[in-house]
Amino acid sequence: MKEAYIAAKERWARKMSGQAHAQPRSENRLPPGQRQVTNFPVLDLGVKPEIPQDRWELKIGGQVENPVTLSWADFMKLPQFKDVSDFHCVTTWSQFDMAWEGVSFLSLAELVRPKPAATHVFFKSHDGYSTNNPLDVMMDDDVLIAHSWNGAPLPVEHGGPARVIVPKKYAWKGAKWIREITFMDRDILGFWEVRGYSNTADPWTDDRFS
Ligand SMILES: Nc1nc2c(c(=O)[nH]1)N[C@H]1C(S)=C(S)[C@@H](COP(=O)(O)O)O[C@H]1N2
Ligand SMILES: [Mo]
Repeated sequence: MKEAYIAAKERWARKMSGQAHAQPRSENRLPPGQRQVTNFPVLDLGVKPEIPQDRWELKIGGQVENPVTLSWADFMKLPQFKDVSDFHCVTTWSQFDMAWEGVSFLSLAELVRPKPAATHVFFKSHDGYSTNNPLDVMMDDDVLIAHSWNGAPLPVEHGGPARVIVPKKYAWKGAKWIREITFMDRDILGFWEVRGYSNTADPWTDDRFS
């Protein structure tokens, strides 16, 4: 975990400084069982909560030294991060080259300082959704809380004001309409994970269901 974290942080620092060169994209970008789409389908639980920015808050706590509750202004004052990544939905569509802007998970972790006991992260959303990831999955250079997509504020149906993006996992591991992030000393399962979806959710091994 330590070496992987340092390597991720180095890649992230190059992106932050604008020195990262566009990644040469492999020809094999489509994970097994996926098809490429150019639209952006919407998947939700039948609710699209509308959270005005002046009432938006992001609570970050649990196994951390410095728990915080961020207002929208606090969130936007954090270092802003832009990245391009591919998006894989378990319902078999993938969209390439999604341009995200927001705050890196690495920056949030630096702010709250996870305790050594923290091994997992649990996410809660305004629509009752939840999901979970190991901390080392979150501490990667392409993981962020996004407020913009393709140069414009994230539309409500895609999770605006802000959603989590974890590009190397199926998209259900990224909570839309995020409201709370809890660092945990154990794993607890989120909404789809308790309903038969894989807890590891790796698109490259077709790891869809548990
Ligand atoms: N809060 C919340 N986040 C969510 C979901 C949801 O229903 N509610 N659906 C998940 C699923 S299953 C997928 S595939 C992606 C879809 O994101 P999109 O609607 O922007 O395509 O969001 C994920 N995050
Ligand atoms: Mo999904």
